[in-house]
Parts: sequence; C-alpha cells; structure tokens
Amino acid sequence: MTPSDRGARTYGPIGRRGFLRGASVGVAAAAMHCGVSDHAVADPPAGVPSPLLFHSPPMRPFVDRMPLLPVVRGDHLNLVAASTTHRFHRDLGRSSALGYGGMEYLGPTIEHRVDEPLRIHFTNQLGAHPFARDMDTTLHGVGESYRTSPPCSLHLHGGVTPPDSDGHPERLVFPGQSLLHHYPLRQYAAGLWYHDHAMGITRANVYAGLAGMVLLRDEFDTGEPGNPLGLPAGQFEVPMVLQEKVFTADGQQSMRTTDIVPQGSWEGGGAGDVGLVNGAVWPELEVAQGLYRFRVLNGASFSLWNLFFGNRMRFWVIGNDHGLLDRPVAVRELLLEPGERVDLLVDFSGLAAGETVELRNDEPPVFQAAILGEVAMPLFCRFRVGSRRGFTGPVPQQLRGAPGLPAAMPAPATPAVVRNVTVSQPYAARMPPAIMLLNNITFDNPAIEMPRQGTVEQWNIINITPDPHPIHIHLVNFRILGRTPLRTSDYQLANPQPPVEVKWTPSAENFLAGPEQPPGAWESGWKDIVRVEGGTVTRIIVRFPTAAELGFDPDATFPRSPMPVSEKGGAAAHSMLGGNELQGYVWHCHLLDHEDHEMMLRYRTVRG
Ligand SMILES: [Cu+2]
Repeated sequence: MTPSDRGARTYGPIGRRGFLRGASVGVAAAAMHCGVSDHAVADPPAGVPSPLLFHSPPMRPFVDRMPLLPVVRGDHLNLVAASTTHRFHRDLGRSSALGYGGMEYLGPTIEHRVDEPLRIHFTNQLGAHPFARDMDTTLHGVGESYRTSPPCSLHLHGGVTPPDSDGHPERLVFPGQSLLHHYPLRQYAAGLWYHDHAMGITRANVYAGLAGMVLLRDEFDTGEPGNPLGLPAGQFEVPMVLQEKVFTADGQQSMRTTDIVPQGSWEGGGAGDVGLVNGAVWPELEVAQGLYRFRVLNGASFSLWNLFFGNRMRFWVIGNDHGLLDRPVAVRELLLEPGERVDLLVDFSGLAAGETVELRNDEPPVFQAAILGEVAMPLFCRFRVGSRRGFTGPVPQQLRGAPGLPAAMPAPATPAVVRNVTVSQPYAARMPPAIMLLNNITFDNPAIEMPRQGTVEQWNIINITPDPHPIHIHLVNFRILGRTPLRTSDYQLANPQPPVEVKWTPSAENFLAGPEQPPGAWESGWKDIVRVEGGTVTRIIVRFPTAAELGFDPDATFPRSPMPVSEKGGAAAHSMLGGNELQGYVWHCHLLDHEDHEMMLRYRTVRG
C-alpha cells in the first residue's frame, strides 16, 4: 500500500485556478463568503482579518474535551427535534441551537443492523427559530411563519428508504406534528447520517444543530471487539461530525459571515472560521497508543476540506459513503465535501505518551470567498496520546473478497442509458444574487429525470461553474468512473444557456479536454454523493433498483402533509399551493445554501 495523492485535482492546462480567472467575479462576490480567525491556533493565517467578513471571538484551542456522541439502539425509536441552548466552547456563553433526541446540539448516533426494519417516530417540537431573522422568504417555499413555527423534514442520508419516509423537502412536519418513518435498511453496512431537509430552510435547520450519525452493522462489521474484519471497536471507534461555524461576539452561532449581504437574504454559502467536532470548537481527545477507527462526516453547510494530520502521518481509508472498500488505502490527506463520509483507520501506536497531533484542513476557499478575504479554516481538533495501550491489532490487509469477509466490490456495471445533467449558476437570472441550478430548471419544473427501475445508468454531471459541488442522489448508491476537464467556454458558446426553466443538458462530448482522471483508490467504493469539480464532467454509474429488490414501491405517491393540516397557518397555506400529492425522491447539491436556492430537483424512478 502506498499513499495515494489527493485524487483528481490537477487538470493540466485548464487547472482549477486557471479557469477561475475567467469566472464572473462581480456578482459572485455577493454570493459567497467565509471568515478567518487571526487568533485561532498556533500558526494563525498571515495578514489582517478581512473587514468584509465577520470573525468569531477569541477562543483557546484544545481546552474542551471532544464530546463523544451517545448511541441509541432499538427497532422503534422516538426522535424529537427541539429548541435548545448549547455551549460550543468554554470561553463562549450559551448559544441558541436545535437538537435531536434530547441533545443540546446534533443528535445521538443511531446504531442498527441492516435488513432489520427500523421505525422512527419523529416529532417537531421547535419553537421560534434561532435563525428567524436570517430566513429568506423569497426562497422557494419559505413562509413568513417559518420564523416562529419552523417545519422539519427528517432525512436519513444514504438510506434506501420508501419515498414517504425519505424526508422529502415538501413533506413538512410542523411544530406539534409527528411522522412515523419506516426504514427497511435493506442495504450495506455503512456510516450514514440523518439531518433536516425542509424546503428552503435546510441550511438554517442543519446549521442550528439538526444532524446526527447512523452506524449500520452487519455480521462482518459488528461494531464489537473481535469482529471478523479485525477493526477497532467500542471506545476505539469514534464517530466524528466535522463542522464549521462563525460566532458573534456574545457567543451566538451565526449563519451570517459578511455584511455585504443584508440579514435575511440568502448569502450563498455558510462557511465558518472555526472548526468543530461533535459540537465543540477545537476539542481535544485523549487517545490510547493504538489503532482507531474514525467515522468521519463532513457535516458542514458549505466548505470542502482537505483533511490531514498536523504531523503529516499516513492514515487509511477503509470505507466510503455506503460501505467498505476491498482493502485499506493509505493516504496522507483527502478531500471531503459536505455530506460525504469516510471510514478511517488512524494509528497512534507509534506516538509517545504526551505527544499531540492535530486534525487540520488546508483547502483554499472558493474564489468568490477568497476575494472577500477568506482563508482556509485550518483546524478541527487535537489528539493527545496517553500512556495506555489501545487496540493493538494491525491494519487489516483485506476487508472484502476473502473467506470470512464480505464479497469483493464488483466492477462498475455497464450502463444501458447515458444521461447528461448540468450544474450551473446563471448570474443574470435573478439579481441579486445568483441562483443555483441543475439542468437549468427549478424544483417545481416537471421536466424531471425518470430513470427506469432495474436500469443501470451513466450520469455525466457537467459542471460549468468554477467551483466544486457535492451532488447527492437519494435512494441509490453509485460508483465514480472519473472526472474529465471541460472546455467550459467552448461548451457554453456552442450551447448557449437558455432562460431558466428551459431544460438544458447538452452533451459535453466534443468539449472534453481529457484525459479522464479515475477516482482516487480511496473514493472508489459505493458512494451516494460525489465531488463534482468546477469545469469538469464527472461520470458516475448508478443502478436504480426495482420495487421487488427494495421491498417497497419507490414510485408511490404520498401526501404532502403527514398529518391533518393543523391550525398552524404554515402547513395549511403550503399544502394549498402545490396540490397534496408528492411522488419520488430528490437529487441535489449538498452545499446547503445551494440546495435551498434551487440546486435541487425531484426525480422519479419508474417501472421498467
Ligand atoms: Cu452547489
């Protein structure tokens, strides 16, 4: 095993940075942002903090312990979303927040066996929203009443879930309402997560705290000591929700990062200037001298991170969004987009007692944020090596494809259908600011994708924006074939983008500036979300399962409102707008600000 590089990031003559110089700068400046803290860590970013950005107050790193998320088990769980307060750092006061399952912030880790049905009775008990004043009522579906009576929609990200339980963004659960979700979990053992998905306010709900981890187990990945895979378990397996924040001077978490965009208007990005793990700013975790399994989620709204350890030690990726790789892949850094998970092995056995090592990020901000003065948010947490011995087993040689292990990963299937989809940001469409689009259409447009059940498809995801977007498809999992640089200007000149709502998915075949870069070995497993780099075509192979395989009808209709319409005006008003029947799933960008502003479409998977 040799350390791989960070995957497909270098695109020869039209590298990402080079392309950015051609981007439309003026309007984009209003759309993105982020912060930099000049006092954050031992090696603060050089220069003066940007006057265009808000900055978190000073906080000492590593003074708080890393919270370990509680685990809940059972076939029938109650999950309540509630308004809370939470102290993110000992130097800060308590902040308004949202939490699941009695927690102040985030939710408990749900652990469950695959193929055993799970029911979650979800209840919305939210009061006035912590970000009431930040909601943008010009966005799709957002009612004035949401400020004081915010709806939720519980989505199990990565779940192979019936449509009426999937957390459709328009299947809204208002305060005082409940919905029973059915999860058959006929799928692979993997690290999933759950989070809110309510139309137009997903970024506000998730940033406020509505997210949690899910660990799906099977007979191999039991989560118990002595498991057949030889993986660390128990206290040596640690779920870690990585996030970013900006805090106000009085310690309130804030969705706002720049004065350039007025409060209450969509900013376009929710990046932060401090890093969090499991709800704590720059915490420290004491580790034993041994091997650890870290279940890492990028639970941020906006930022792509290049994760590495401060001592540049190597670590191993053993699994992607939907389960284990064939064998561990050694890396020294990796890129993680919002919504993506990686299953990691990290070896502290060679470090002396008292040594520390930081988990860091050096991914530069996107261009639109950089011009406001943003720099990379550099730090998440620190590990302090204790004197006790931990898990002493070796890094396994193999995780699949040998006796006593799960079957090897198959090669990506051969597609029967090739589908082009586009990712764009037509600046002129809505001023200000920009709108984010898939296929040049918005959520209500009926020109949706309708793949047939049982069909293997290749999706060519054509990203003409200069920035990466994490594209997520509900219900399914897929494999990455590769990323090919696109001659974006030529493509657009030959295929002028029509007005919004005219579906626009021209082939990129004649505009490729190859060669295609295959996925890094560490991201070659089962995925449900893919990093789609700016100015590239990303090919994925996705099979849409049949109703028989799923055990439910993925094309069933279901009511928009889970309960009889309540007196809460929001639900009544909303359900009258667009009819009462919903159908199918969604696919979208997992930058939550983008998903909230039309970079999300419905799709149906229809009977073959
Ligand atoms: Cu996006």
